[in-house]
Amino acid sequence: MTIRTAEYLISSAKVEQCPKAELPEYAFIGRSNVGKSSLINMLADNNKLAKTSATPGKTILINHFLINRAPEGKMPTSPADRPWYLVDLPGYGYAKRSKKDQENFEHMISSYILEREQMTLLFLLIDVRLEPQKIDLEFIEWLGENGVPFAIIFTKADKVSKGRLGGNVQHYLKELSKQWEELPPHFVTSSENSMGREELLQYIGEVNGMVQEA
Ligand SMILES: Nc1nc2c(ncn2[C@@H]2O[C@H](COP(=O)(O)OP(=O)(O)OP(=O)(O)O)[C@@H](O)[C@H]2O)c(=O)[nH]1
Ligand SMILES: [Mg+2]
Repeated sequence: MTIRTAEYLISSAKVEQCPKAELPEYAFIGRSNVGKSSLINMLADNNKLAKTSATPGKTILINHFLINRAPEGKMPTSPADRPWYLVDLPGYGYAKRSKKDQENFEHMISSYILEREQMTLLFLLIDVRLEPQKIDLEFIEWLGENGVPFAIIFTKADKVSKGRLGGNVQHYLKELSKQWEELPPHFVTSSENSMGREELLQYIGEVNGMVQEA
């Protein structure tokens, strides 16, 4: 999968305001500051596309980005050239938010995930430096209960030594296997040095091919 074009489309406070087009759609979720917006920029190879910040709580709306716009409105015949969406979501679990804000964000995120029929797959981002966090494990359980298709992306791989990287990933997957018979697909990435970019884009390309043929 090659990204030819990537552009910001719209920010929505509610799922009803999201684009109506039925294109394959991939959304990024995870704790505030885990690196969702940075990963979108890394995939698109454009650091100005999604707004990032060292302070958690930056993304506050559902942001749609159109990837591989159809030339002059014509739908390309090859599935690999067809347009699709990337969606940047606000993070969860930012302790400094007021309780009311926290509830509003949780509602925005959960209604997007449960009601957005176009959502093909959710990518759940996990900071590879950290021990498995309760909030993420509970979120994963909630995804399972609701039958939401998801894959895991470990982020910030450049922040740990090569030696620790594999061990941390295996440790996390082992924790998950206590809950799950079959583990979801997983990817190890860094937005700093683009690690995992090709693997992720190839996977999205494969899923796009499957949904477009269906
Ligand atoms: N070293 C390193 N830093 C990263 C990586 N990904 C993100 N960061 C940094 O982590 C911070 C948060 O990144 P964002 O992409 O804004 O995180 P987010 O998940 O979108 O955060 P919210 O929108 O607040 O939920 C920024 O300072 C980024 O530069 C990475 O792969 N490696
Ligand atoms: Mg963000």
